[in-house]
Amino acid sequence: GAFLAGMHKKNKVACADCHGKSLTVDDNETALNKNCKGCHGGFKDLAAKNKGHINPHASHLGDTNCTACHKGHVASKAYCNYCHSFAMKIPAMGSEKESSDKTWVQETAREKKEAKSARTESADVVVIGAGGSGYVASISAHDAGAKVILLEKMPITGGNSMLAAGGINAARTRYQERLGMHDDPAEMVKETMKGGREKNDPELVKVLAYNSADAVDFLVSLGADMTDLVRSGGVAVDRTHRPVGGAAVGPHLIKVYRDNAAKRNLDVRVNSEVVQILSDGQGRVTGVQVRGKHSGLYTIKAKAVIDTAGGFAANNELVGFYKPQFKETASSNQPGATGEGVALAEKIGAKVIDMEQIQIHPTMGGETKVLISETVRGSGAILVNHAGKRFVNELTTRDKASAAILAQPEKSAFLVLGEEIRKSNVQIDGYIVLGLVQEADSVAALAAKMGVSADVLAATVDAYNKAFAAKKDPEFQRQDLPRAINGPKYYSIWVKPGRHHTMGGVKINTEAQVIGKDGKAMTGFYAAGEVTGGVHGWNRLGGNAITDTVVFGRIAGNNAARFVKEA
Ligand code: MEZ
Repeated sequence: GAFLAGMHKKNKVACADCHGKSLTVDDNETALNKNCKGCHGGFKDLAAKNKGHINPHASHLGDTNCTACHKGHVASKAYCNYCHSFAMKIPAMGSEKESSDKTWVQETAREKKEAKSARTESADVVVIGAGGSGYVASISAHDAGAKVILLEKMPITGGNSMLAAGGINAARTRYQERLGMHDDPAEMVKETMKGGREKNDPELVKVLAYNSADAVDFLVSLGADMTDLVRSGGVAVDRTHRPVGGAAVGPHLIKVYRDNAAKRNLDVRVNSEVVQILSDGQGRVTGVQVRGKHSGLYTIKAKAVIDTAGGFAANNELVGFYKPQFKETASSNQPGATGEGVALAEKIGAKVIDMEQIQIHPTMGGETKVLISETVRGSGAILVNHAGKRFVNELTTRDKASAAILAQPEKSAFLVLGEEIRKSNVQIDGYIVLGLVQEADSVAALAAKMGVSADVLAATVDAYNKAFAAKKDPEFQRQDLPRAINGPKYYSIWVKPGRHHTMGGVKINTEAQVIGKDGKAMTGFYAAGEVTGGVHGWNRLGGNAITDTVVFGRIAGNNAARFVKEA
């Protein structure tokens, strides 16, 4: 027939050449992918061969399964286009319309197999969701001696962490000290609480802050680079750690995690959706039921389960249910951020909190789903409105910055920056490649491209540069003034607020144990990351999500492994 299988058949490729002799396909599609790469080359080869404008083989998603995009027996689809809208032609793809209309949920429904297998496996610890928290929890539990299975419903691992642009907040690290910066975890606690409108669980915030420097050391011990520092909104020091040159933190960390998982021979399964957490009905978990894309329904018995399934900012219906005014707004999230991890936990008695607290990030690129990182402002960019004027302290907390943009008649704004700022943050070059940046040789020429008055924009930039020189911003009291806006080139990015993070979720204690509706810790049940509520209160600070994944991922992994040993 049609699709890739038919194309291969036409070229005299036999079924077994792709599938292997047994023709069975495991949920990781291991043999298939090995055979694709054997004939066509790996991602590096393909990226080098096809030097296009946008090359999906060189994307931030890293070395993933070929079958995430290329399908043998249904229409292929570029995974990138769940978030982007590249005019990308891949062999045997569905129509452009079909590609852009379908959500992840609709798409996978076609491929799902119903219950068949009665297989039962066992593990010490099952981890649900292979984003940042899931990887950290799995690596930690494994290193503490547990047999771990890490399950991911999507065809690729990484979760929202994979898309994280900013960095990891950590106080009093060796990198800050090396640069002569003074920071204090007590300040991180204060600012995180203030940013969260004092609605955070203060005990969780203390754990976050006082373990943050250790979290950075842990990442470095795995092979990560966290040497560069930048400031995030609502913070008085440069506390956000990221790779050199200001590269996005997420793809870097997920590569580090994937490499570490492979080195440990960790059992990581993609296309494997947890449909039920099993419990004895008395608050003790006993395992999970999984639906594998190819293997159907099966059971994993486990003494401990860690829920790291992420948030729900990509789930339009759920967002609409909790915050009707945010329905249909763009989301910066990966398509799998649909909230099942919260529902699964709630079903077996977990307490769920703050679900209506949904963060709107101030700067998504125009009409796209591309997040323009807060680090662009942290590097010195200003926000101007359609009249060409600044209207807010650019590094205030996200709730306030978003509200200020939404208060503009156009409900959008522009980031404006100069050459030195662009050079300090390599991510801006990525936005240029994506066509999101306007550039000009003068402020007046940039104003013309933005459709704002040249005189007003020139006065705005001039006043800001004076504030930079004086290290004092009389207009908006911006504390960080890292760089002036200078030529030779000037840049602007049209931005709108969009859904970014769900602060609510499963309630946990400082040991990352899930709390039941009766207020008691459930037995053998842990959670970490965006699936939980309480750490960030009603507004998360930029850079604190990665800290959350590492700090609580480690606690969950270590405690689950210890519980298994003692149980
Ligand atoms: O923590 C975040 O969400 C973050 C720093 C995002 C960003 O703007 O880069």
